[in-house]
Amino acid sequence: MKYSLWTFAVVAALSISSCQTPSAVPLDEAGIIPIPSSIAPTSGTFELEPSASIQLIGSGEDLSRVGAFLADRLRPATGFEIPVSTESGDLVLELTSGAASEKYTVDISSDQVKISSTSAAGLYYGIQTLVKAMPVAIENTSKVDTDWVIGTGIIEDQPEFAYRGSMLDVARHFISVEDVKHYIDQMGSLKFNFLHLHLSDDQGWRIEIKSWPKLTEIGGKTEVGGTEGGFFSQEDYVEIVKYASDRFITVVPEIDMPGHTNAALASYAELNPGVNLPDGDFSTMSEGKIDFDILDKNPEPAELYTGIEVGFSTFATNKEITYTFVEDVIKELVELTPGPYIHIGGDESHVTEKDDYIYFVERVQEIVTKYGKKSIGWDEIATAKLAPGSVAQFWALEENAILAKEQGNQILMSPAKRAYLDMQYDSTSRLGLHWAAYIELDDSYNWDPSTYADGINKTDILGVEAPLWTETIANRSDIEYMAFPRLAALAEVAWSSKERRSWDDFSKRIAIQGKRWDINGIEFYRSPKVLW
Ligand code: TNX
Repeated sequence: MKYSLWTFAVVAALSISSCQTPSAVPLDEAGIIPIPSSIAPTSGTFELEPSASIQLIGSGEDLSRVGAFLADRLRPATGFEIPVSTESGDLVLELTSGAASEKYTVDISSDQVKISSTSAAGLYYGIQTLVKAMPVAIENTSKVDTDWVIGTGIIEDQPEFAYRGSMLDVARHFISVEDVKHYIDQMGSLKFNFLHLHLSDDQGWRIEIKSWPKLTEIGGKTEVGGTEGGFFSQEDYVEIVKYASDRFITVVPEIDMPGHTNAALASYAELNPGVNLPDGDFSTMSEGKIDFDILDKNPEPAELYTGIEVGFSTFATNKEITYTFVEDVIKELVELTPGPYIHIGGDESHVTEKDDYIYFVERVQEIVTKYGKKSIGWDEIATAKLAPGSVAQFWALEENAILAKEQGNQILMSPAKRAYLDMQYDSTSRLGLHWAAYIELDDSYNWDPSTYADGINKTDILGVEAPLWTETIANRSDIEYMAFPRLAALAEVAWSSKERRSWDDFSKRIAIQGKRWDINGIEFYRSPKVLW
């Protein structure tokens, strides 16, 4: 009885204050992924009211676009109007002066949220952080009646690596434009900035090339398992590039060569090595050097292939027609690709002679350079002379990464044992391969790109990329099961510093992210390592 008056007063005070502003989850417990460089929570609450508006400070098309993006992100679940203008507002996006960088600040006080950066990309990342600081109900696509509260405080953030990528293999199983866009949305929310499209392989050619139409007419028809393939028209590709670019994601198109080329070899007989007369004048050769019976100027096209084993195909690296072809393809791709990179593949060319392989990779890099782009290739390309600015994508062999480094070239880190999204989680996973490893969520999280490979240090590394190969993956549901939650772990490996990362903390934040994915309808893998 003695305390009852006091208790009553406390309860009354609490309920009055909660009537005014419902309390929010503190900023550092909201579940932001990737973890920002610093979060300094304060004890207040910001509430997004029905009258909320967005104020833009600065100028430029990109600023208006991120303003519209924020409004569009908040409108469906809140049901608020959220006008965007240069008039004073509750949500401020400020483009500050200075050299453009991806660094941003989110400053949340009880009456205003201000996101500032020297670039529109930075503002976009700030928006993604803000959305993840809001109640998970913000993910709904129709109006929810709830208090849209955010804990106050200051978040400062910037990425660890400049290149944060994911790859979709649209060759083994074709992936529709719609599904690629859906994946891009998730990439954007995790602050990825490069989408690598693996556009050709033994089992399919997926990009329309106007000067070589049979690539898609024939080579685009198939996919793994014998189901019907498909391809992106140039318009489709441009649409993907634009959709990605609106989310500050740069597309890197890959034509895998000289191996992994069966679909092209099935489309055009002349690209096949066959058993051919070498180019040039060989009239002085003695008959004894060549068995004229097996000479074949017009090799047969390869058969279309829908299996999984690879390593059996190669372009004819000694024929000029091959380089005419490669140049035509690269020229058309470059016209559609604003980003700086063309990926030239180069992996597992097991039936190309070593010298031929080196000659081919060097010539193809020259073509890419001629059209003003830089080459990326799987780590094997470092066995050739690398052009300045070419990037070796480390997936298998450390010695290749070292060769790239020794040539003064940078490395993109995609170690198959950690970064491959097509590896099974464990032996019971319903999809996936396991030639490299079983990769549980904590395995994809617990590694450090800067110390992963002996002799490869932070300054040698351009960034991190998570490839999703699709031999076993046929539709959106399969993509989601393999990519999520691991893509979020790899986003944090690529964005956040080693000092800020901790599995214990991530495992709590990913559980909150899981609630968001449930609302989004994303069929992620419920790793037993997490209390969902
Ligand atoms: C190896 S990684 C490949 C791909 C396969 C993948 C399956 C790389 C450069 N080559 O062709 O799809 O393994 O995990």
